[in-house]
Amino acid sequence: MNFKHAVSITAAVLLVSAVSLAQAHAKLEDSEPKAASQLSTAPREIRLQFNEALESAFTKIRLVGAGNAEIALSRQEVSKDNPKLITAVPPALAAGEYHVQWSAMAHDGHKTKGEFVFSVK
Ligand SMILES: [Cu+2]
Repeated sequence: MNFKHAVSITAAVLLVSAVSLAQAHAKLEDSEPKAASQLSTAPREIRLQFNEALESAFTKIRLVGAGNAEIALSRQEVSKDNPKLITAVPPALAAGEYHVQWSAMAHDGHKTKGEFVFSVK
């Protein structure tokens, strides 16, 4: 086996592992509010839909408002009917920009995280 062959085989193995890992990770597929949305009415619920079932103990939504202040969410829970969905209820939100920061764990134990912004007009 020459060096070029070894490199391409290694690359192929890495690619296959990366794909199988990526499939098992919790990835955000959809949300309410939508990322970058501008709402005329404050949302009554935040809903994050993932591609994988979530470990509820290690999956969390944080809501951050003006001045980087965290806003307490209530009734934060992974849906009993849909283990890929986590929901939380914010207080009445004033006009402004809000960051939704999530961290999630799928059943394979891999953690992922992300963030998106929405605003209330
Ligand atoms: Cu994974």
